[in-house]
Parts: sequence; C-alpha cells; structure tokens
Amino acid sequence: MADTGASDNSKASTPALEDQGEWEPFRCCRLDCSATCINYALVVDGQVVRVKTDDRFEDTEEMPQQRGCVRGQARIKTVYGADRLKYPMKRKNWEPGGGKKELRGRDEWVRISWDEALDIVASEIQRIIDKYGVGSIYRAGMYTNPVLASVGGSYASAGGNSLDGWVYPARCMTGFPNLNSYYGDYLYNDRLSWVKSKLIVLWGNNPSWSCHGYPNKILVDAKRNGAKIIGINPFCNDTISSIGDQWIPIRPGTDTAMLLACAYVMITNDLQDQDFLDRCTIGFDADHMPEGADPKDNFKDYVLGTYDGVPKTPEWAYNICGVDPQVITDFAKEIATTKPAALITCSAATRIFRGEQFAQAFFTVGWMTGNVGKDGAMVSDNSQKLFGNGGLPLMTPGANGKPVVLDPISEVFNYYNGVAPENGLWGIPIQGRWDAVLNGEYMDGKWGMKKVDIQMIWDIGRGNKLQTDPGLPKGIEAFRKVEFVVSADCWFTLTAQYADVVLPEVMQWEYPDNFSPTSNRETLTYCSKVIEPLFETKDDCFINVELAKRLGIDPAAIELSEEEVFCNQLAGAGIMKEDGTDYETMFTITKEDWAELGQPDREPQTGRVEWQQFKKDGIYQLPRQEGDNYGYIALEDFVRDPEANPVATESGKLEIYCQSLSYAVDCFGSYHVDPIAKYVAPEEGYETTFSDFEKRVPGKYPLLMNSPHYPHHNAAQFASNVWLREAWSAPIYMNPLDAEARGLKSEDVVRCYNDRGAVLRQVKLTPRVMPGNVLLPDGQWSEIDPETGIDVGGNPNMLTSTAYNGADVQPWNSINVEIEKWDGDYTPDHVRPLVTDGLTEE
Ligand SMILES: Nc1nc2c(c(=O)[nH]1)N[C@H]1C(S)=C(S)[C@@H](COP(=O)(O)OP(=O)(O)OC[C@H]3O[C@@H](n4cnc5c(=O)[nH]c(N)nc54)[C@H](O)[C@@H]3O)O[C@H]1N2
Ligand SMILES: Nc1nc2c(c(=O)[nH]1)N[C@H]1C(S)=C(S)[C@@H](COP(=O)(O)OP(=O)(O)OC[C@H]3O[C@@H](n4cnc5c(=O)[nH]c(N)nc54)[C@H](O)[C@@H]3O)O[C@H]1N2
Ligand code: SF4
Ligand SMILES: [Mo]
Repeated sequence: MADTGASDNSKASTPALEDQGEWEPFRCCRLDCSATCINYALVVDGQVVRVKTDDRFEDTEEMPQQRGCVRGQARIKTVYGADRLKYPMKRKNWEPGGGKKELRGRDEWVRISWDEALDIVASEIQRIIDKYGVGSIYRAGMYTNPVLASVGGSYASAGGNSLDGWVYPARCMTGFPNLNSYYGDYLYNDRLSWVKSKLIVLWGNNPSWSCHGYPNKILVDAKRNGAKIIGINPFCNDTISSIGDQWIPIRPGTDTAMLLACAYVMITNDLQDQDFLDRCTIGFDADHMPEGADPKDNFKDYVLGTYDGVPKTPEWAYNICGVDPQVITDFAKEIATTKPAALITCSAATRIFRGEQFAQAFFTVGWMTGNVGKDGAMVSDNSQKLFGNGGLPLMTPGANGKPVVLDPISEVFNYYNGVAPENGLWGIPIQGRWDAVLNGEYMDGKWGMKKVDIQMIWDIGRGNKLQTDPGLPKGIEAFRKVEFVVSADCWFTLTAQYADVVLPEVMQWEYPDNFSPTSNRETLTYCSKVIEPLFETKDDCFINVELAKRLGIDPAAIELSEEEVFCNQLAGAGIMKEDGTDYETMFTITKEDWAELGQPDREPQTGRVEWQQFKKDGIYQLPRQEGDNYGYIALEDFVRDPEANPVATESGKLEIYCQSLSYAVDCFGSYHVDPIAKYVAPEEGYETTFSDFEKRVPGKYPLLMNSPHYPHHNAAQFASNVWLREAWSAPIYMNPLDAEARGLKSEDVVRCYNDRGAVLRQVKLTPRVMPGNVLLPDGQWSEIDPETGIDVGGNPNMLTSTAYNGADVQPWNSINVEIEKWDGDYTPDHVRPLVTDGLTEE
C-alpha cells in the first residue's frame, strides 16, 4: 500500500469502541417522564460516545425488556447541547435592587465565579427580607427549598400543576388521598388484572405518547386476550389508531355532557348496576341520599330532568359535545352490559375550566356500571407514569434521611391530601401567581383578596416556570417588576433568560449515583454517575449548603449530600416478600461494597439481590405470574363488604352526592360545584368559541386549542435537543375542514393567537383531529421575537388563561384561539440555531 501520509484508522489496529469503555446504566430524568426503562451509556475517556437501551436478555412476553424511548436514545444531544449552562452568570446591567430591570430577557451576560454568584444571591435574600419582610420571596421552582424555609419561608403555589381536577374529587368521593401514590391511590388494578378486561375505555389517554414502554404492552396483551378498546378523544391519537377498535371524537372540555347522556340511557333502559349502587354508593337516587341532604338533589332526578325540566338526553348532549346521539346510546349500553370493563381516563380531560365536574361525572357513570373491586374491572383516572399497573411498588428505595425542613408560609401536603383549606390557601394559586406579583394581591380562596409584596423570584428546584405555567406574557411583566430574580437549571431556559443571576446545574449522568423514581411497580432502577459534571455545574445540595453558610444557617440541619442520600436509600431498600405481606431487605451489600461506595463504616447486610449485579444492570425486575401474591384489585374488600371495610369518605361509601367536595371547591373561591355531577358551561371552552352560542354565531376565537404532552419532550425538558427537533417537529395539528375555511394547506406557516399572545407554527392537516379543535404540543420552548412579540418557538402558554379556576385547576385544554396564514419570515425549529448565553467555552 502506498504511503499516503494518512494515519491508519483500520479496524485491525483500533479496538472496537465497546472494548475501550464501560456501559453505565442511566435514566434520563429525575422527574415525571413515563420512566419505565433502563438505558446504558458507553463511556470512553470520560465521554459518552454511544447510548443503547435494555438488552440484558432476550425480549419475551413473560419477561419483557424495559426499553427507553426516543428521548433516551437522543440524550447525548441534550447533555452535550450547545445551550448547556456552563458557568454562573450575572446580567450585565444588574445591580442590587435590580438595576435596569426592563432589560431582563434582553441584556448581555457576564461570567462570574460561584463565590460571587452565591454572595449576590445570599445578600439579595437578606436585603429583600430586611426591606420588605418575610413573605417577599416567591418560590417559582416547585420544590420546597430548605434555605428559604429557614429564613422565614417563601410564597409558593397553593397546589399542583399536574393532578389538576382530580385531587379533590378523588379524595372526597372515593377517600383515596393522592399524596402517597400519585393519581388516586391506585383505584386501578395491577396489569395481570387489566388483561382480563373485556372492554377498555380510554377516555382521553394516550400512553403511546405520554407513557412509553410497558404500559402499551399491557393494552396489547389485553387486546390479544379479546378486549375491545374504545378511545374517546378530540384526537385519534397513536394509541387509538394503533390498537383502538373505535374512536369517538368529542370536543375538548365537553365530556361531562356525554357522560350525563350515558347515565340517561342507562337509567331509561334500567341498565345501571342497582345492587352495586345501593350497597356501595350514596346519592344516586332519592332513596340513598346522605342525612341532611334534600332528596330532590339526587343524581338520577337531575339526569332525568325531573325538577329542572331538562332531561340530559343524547340529543341534549350532542349539541354540546358533538357526539352523535346514536353513538352515545350504543356506547352507554355497551359499558353497562360488558363485564368486566376498565373505564380509564386521564388528567388531560380535567385540564379545562370546571375540571372537577368531569371527574364527578366520570366516577358517577363508571360506578353505575358496577365495574369496581373485581378482576378486570375498574373506574379510574390513570394518566402517565403509573399507567396500567396499580398497587404498591414491589420494590422501594429506603428513606433518604434528609432533614425535613417545612416552609412556614407554603406547603402543599394538604393540597395533595385533598384536605379542604381551613383558614386560607397554602400559597398563591398557580393561576394567579403572575397577577399576585404584578398587582400585589391574590385571591386567597373564599377568604378574599390577600395583599402580598413579592420582590424576589426564586426559580430553582424544578423551575423554568415562565415556560410551563399559564400566562407567559404576564409572567414576563412580573419578572421585570421585582427587584431580584435567580434561576438555576441545566440549560439556558426561557426563565433563566429573564433572570439576574443564573446558576448552572448538573443533570442526570453527572449527578452521583441516584435512585430515579420508577413508574413500574415490578422494577427498581438507578442512574449511575456516568460522567464528571461538565464545566462548572453543581447540584442543588451544593447551592443550598453554600447559601446556608452565607446566611448563618447550619448546613447540616438542612441538607444531606447526594452520596449519603443514595447510600441510605440503598441500605433501606425493600422488596416485597413472596407472600405479599410486607417488604424485606432488598440488597446484599458487603463491607467491600460499602468501601467502594465511599462509606466504609456502614454495616454489611444480606438481602435478595446482590448490589454488584444491580449496579451493573441498573435495574431489578421482579417476575410476575398469574396467581402470585403480588396482584392488586382496587377496592376489592370494600365492594365485598362495604360495611366492614368502609372507604375514607365522610359516609364510608363512594359518594355520588359529595358534600365535602362541593365544600372544598367553594373554599378556593372561584366557582361552586354542586355535590352531584352537573354540566355547567365553562368560562372558556366550546360555548365561548361563539359570540352567541344559542344561535351558533362564531366568535372572535372560534377554535378550541389543547396542548397534549408530546414525545419530543418530558414536560419542557429535551425541547432543545436537536435530533428530537428534527424527529418531532411540533406542528399545530388541525382538521382539513378548518384549514380549508382559512385557505391553508399542510406545512403552511400560521399564526395561532388570542388576546393573550401569539405563536408561529407549521400546520399539519389530519382528519384525526376533530373539526373545531387544534393541538399545539406542550413543552415547546418559547423564543419571543422582540419586534413582533410573537413566539416563534410555539409555547402554548403564550395563549393559556390565568383566570382562577376551581381548586387551582389549570385549564390548558380548552383555550379559545384563531389561526391565520403567516406570510412573514419563519425558520423551522430544527434549522434555527439554539438560544445560548453567548459565553464562550474555556
Ligand atoms: N412524552 C411525554 N410523556 C409525558 C409527559 C411529557 O411531557 N412528554 N409528561 C408527563 C406528565 S407531567 C403528565 S401530567 C402526563 C399527562 O398525561 P395525560 O393526562 O394523559 O395528558 P396528555 O398526554 O396531554 O393527553 C392525553 C390525551 O387526552 C386528550 N384530551 C385533551 N383534552 C381532552 C378533553 O377535554 N377530553 C378528552 N376526552 N380528551 C382530551 C388528548 O387529545 C390526548 O390524546 O404525561 C406524562 N408523560
Ligand atoms: N400549556 C400547557 N402547560 C403545561 C402542561 C400542559 O399540558 N399544557 N402540563 C403541565 C404539567 S402536567 C406539568 S407536570 C408541568 C411540568 O412543568 P415543570 O415542572 O416546569 O417541568 P420540567 O420542564 O420537567 O422541569 C422544569 C425544570 O426543572 C429542572 N429540573 C429537573 N430536575 C431537577 C432537579 O432535580 N433539580 C433542579 N434544580 N432542577 C431540576 C429541569 O431542568 C427543567 O428545566 O407543565 C405544566 N404545563
Ligand atoms: S425520557 Fe424517560 S422513558 Fe424516555 S428513555 Fe429517558 S427515562 Fe426512559
Ligand atoms: Mo404533569
């Protein structure tokens, strides 16, 4: 071979990449993705060069692999993304008190040291508390912060932004608190029970997009076993189109009308499970009302229109929800007569104005079919992570041992427990948070307006709240008003862009080993430290400890290192005993193992799983089989003998008439819901797309927009991943009829707008979207054009409402908008350069 001068790159002389490095197990997110998987990163010389997912053994029906989704495969572009925050920074024109506050979001950035950044944050906390008093800090980040808690507390949200309309209906009507197990305390059965359902109704769910991995297999298994699957949804989503037998298109936010009509059909055909209703529920008819309630207020008479003169017939419902009366009738008969059936819904269907009324109606109509407490039967909200596999986790990490530091001003435990507020809300409702900053007051539920003087916004600990909370344009005004804004994140998020000081954080791969929450009760996973933190990134614990030192707080009283936390959780991890009664020690850990983990003083222990094997695999998967002791049927004991095993509601029964729910929602002060499910037209929804609903005169904003959770993102994370931008372009999905009326063709660039703001997107035309309804994916990062004020990034929160709504329910899915062709400039996401802080690497 002639000597060309080139180096010899032939395979013979270079070992395969696999032989040069180690595969390290990882999970992408520390929160909220469907997270049923395990992935591996190949690390060569401290750099990840390749990513793969579960290939520990051959994929079989009995023991399926736990494979990751498209985001896991693309993660390398997120960790090594051009928009990673690298160094602490301050805004060029910042000075104590804010400096030129109006430049937030458009100022230049100056690199500073961690010491300077922490000095600024600590001194601004102290200065603002001294000047304005305790309660002048607003904690936008979702996690309670022990430093803020120790300096007197911070205002934060009064509730959650995810459970939405379910929290109080689930607690008050069924007695299942939400806090421990997320979404209704497993009102749904375990997966082996699902597979026995003859009919599965997915009232709004889309696990193909929002719950990747094994949950979809459960549906496939059920289908193979003969189950019919019906999807009721404004969108014939990928779940329905791939495994559904029937799609019932429905207008968003109008499901309650269809449910009431289903009740009408069942009652007038005497199809309801009267024995179940009589034994296990209260409020269905005049003979089963709680003491003190007017018998006329029962559900059956409301549906029949006995006293209000309006029978809730399928024809009545059609005018609201758009579902053909015959389809409603057939569907109602089918759910009433097919047993066992699983009637399943999601959070998205309650993310509307008056979200609670959907939850009330769904429980009520579900219970009328009697599909509760039996194998293959269930009536439940079952969104996202825990989809399809109810029951206690079969393995669980031990307690983390972190000091518990409660915030004296705002804690949301009571909210998540569905407890009615007693003397005021526990914080500022998310819906009213930006108004509270701007106007100096918020609606403290039925206790009236409450004054606040917010002068600092803390966007740390699951922050980026400009992006993911409703009312972004108002949020920007609020950010420009206060004296100090600090943000900590891994990327140059929208919210970081509007801060004064930005702190760069590590992300999964760079954190020390940690248990990441798994949503499959049959697996326990962990994420190893894959690489050293890039640039100068640090974790929350470091920030808290350093701020504590500067503010005279004992760090040991508020924080524990990630390493300690992991070892505590490892030592205390439990695995369900084979008899299914309790947990026993999960891991065998030797003295050498503890030494390797940097904790030589810990005691060796014996369990069912070798730590060294788990460390390598990143996952332990407990095999299940029919007849084992790990099964779960929700409410089984209660339904067998309701008197002996009451549920934790006021009456001990499932409450179709629920006074405590009505009372709790009243406490939040924005509207009243009756104790039974009724349809009341929402403040914004289908009806308000008309200027005159009776005469059906179209209004200024005649389209209903909803924002589905989208495969590209996990909430707003992964938004800037360049591979995912190409694969999932986040168009506006629209029906061809609506497009035709506006002279649009597929791929046209459009402006989607209302009085609150505007975004640019390309349209994707598909008959899979119901006419009158458009979909704008959740999680798109805003990029607001300074000239036009239009968001070219396509964030739906440019358009969402900040009106107070029930028990702080975010009405993301019933927003009124209009769409028109855009003839100006537009660059699609995947070719638009990422927004970065402008600092160069060193
Ligand atoms: N890929 C991905 N997965 C995720 C997330 C993510 O960001 N990306 N986020 C996670 C989180 S935090 C959550 S809370 C969950 C959310 O999970 P879900 O509560 O299930 O919400 P979505 O996936 O947004 O919507 C599910 C379906 O509801 C439909 N829908 C919307 N409005 C209505 C309505 O009024 N009536 C009816 N009948 N249907 C309606 C939508 O068309 C969609 O098909 O997803 C989780 N999973
Ligand atoms: N229009 C519209 N808006 C929505 C929704 C919708 O359907 N439509 N859905 C809502 C729902 S259900 C949810 S759950 C929210 C989610 O909204 P967020 O809770 O804001 O979700 P993320 O984008 O996952 O996380 C916010 C930031 O926290 C950072 N972060 C993650 N883990 C950690 C950590 O351990 N420490 C620190 N310091 N930071 C961390 C991430 O880097 C990220 O930038 O969005 C809501 N917003
Ligand atoms: S984003 Fe979540 S589900 Fe997807 S691969 Fe990562 S950890 Fe798994
Ligand atoms: Mo969520």
